[in-house]
Amino acid sequence: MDYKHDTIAAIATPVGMGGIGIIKISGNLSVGIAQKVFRPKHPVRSFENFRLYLGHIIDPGSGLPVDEVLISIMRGPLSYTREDVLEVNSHSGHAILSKVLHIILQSGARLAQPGEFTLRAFLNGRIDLTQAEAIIDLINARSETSLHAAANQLAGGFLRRLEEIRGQLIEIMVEIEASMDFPDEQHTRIDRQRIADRIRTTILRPTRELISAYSQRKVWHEGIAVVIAGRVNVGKSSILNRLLQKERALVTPIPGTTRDLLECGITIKGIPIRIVDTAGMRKVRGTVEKKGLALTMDRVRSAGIILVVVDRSRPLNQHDLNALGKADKKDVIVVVNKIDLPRKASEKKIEDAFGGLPRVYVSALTGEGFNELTNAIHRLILSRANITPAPSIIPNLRHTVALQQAVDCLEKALRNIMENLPFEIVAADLVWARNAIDEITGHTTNEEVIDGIFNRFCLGK
Ligand SMILES: Nc1nc2c(ncn2[C@@H]2O[C@H](COP(=O)(O)OP(=O)(O)OP(=O)(O)O)[C@@H](O)[C@H]2O)c(=O)[nH]1
Ligand SMILES: [Mg+2]
Repeated sequence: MDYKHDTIAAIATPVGMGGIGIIKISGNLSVGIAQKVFRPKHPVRSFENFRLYLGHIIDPGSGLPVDEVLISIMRGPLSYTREDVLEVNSHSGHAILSKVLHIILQSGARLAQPGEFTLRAFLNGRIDLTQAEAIIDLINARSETSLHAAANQLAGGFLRRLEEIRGQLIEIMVEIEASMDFPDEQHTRIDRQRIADRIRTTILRPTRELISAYSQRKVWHEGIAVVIAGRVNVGKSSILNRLLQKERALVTPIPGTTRDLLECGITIKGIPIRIVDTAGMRKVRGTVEKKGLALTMDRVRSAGIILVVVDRSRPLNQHDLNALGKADKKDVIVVVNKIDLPRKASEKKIEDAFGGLPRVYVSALTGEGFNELTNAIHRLILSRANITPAPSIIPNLRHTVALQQAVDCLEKALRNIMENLPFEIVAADLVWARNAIDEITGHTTNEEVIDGIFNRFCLGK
């Protein structure tokens, strides 16, 4: 994407039936376009910044009003892009928004590419790359926590952390440079051990901390799949409904009711979860059921967490054990269901079959035990991925690759320092480390990477 000084326009809201739709225009022509296509209800001599004006968009061809709208002008640099921005709030709906956009395009703007408004904000220095990426995260956030982390990143939280690390790096680089320039002077002679310690504590350690937060990204941004598996009729679909707090899956007393996978989203203590109901295990009858079972087994294999459900009101059998299948034991919670009914499976039998696995007792009918169940799911997720309850910075893959590059360069610098190599070599290592960090913020990022980031935006952002 080349930055051009032309004026761009796009529909900024999802097109469809809705209350209002917003068209955004950015560039030198914005104010002129407003004067051309907008007829205010009350005469306006010149548009003030950040004020809403009521009036009509006029079709220049026919001179007829197209829609009653509210417009606002935000002159650069006090705008999203730092350019002059015009926003038109029209009624929503595909036809009306397209018509208004068409009129604006005829008046000198061109259609914006996806992400181009934000690209301009970046190129005009209003935000750095981490903030631009935060906008994508913000739009896609699926949990309170990922929203919080994205908002913090947008507010510059990640940028500031990187600048702290970079500042420390620059200080050390300056010190090393000074000793290279005046190698004979007593006061610039460098204590190698001290420099190495400083690199370790003020640069390496915080960089590694950022890298380790990446492992949490998948959890907070994409969520975890929790698959409910077990023999037929044990109450899997009832448990799904309870967790969702609505009747989503079909429940009947007939064994083999669920034949297909059913996937629904909830959050447990801020963590986005995809709960998957599956077909029950039994001696397979017919091809439909065979397929259902094959899907179940696939899903169990790829699950994050598996709830193996057993029905305590009936004796256990081989199919209860089959539900465990090839699941990794550390991903399993055993859910003993129907505790409201008289027991037919003894505690000893259950212990023999599932001993050593976390176990929760519930009744999907009465709701008993479901607090314990969600707690157990939460605990298992936290323990598995070293998840901290509410991380404020969650780097993405691109950041993590660059941070790892910085770590590699820093480790090399440390080795070279301790092996008494000339400081010219150490200085070069540190320059590479700095470049890696600068790639994250966009100081030195190459164009392809930048295009890759902005291509992920939606139109009008
Ligand atoms: N008393 C009692 N009945 C339950 C409980 N949970 C489920 N049931 C009943 O058990 C029967 C089977 O429940 P489902 O939720 O359809 O069981 P499922 O495991 O999804 O069954 P399939 O899809 O056939 O494998 C239904 O009649 C439910 O009402 C419970 O905790 N207590
Ligand atoms: Mg079912």
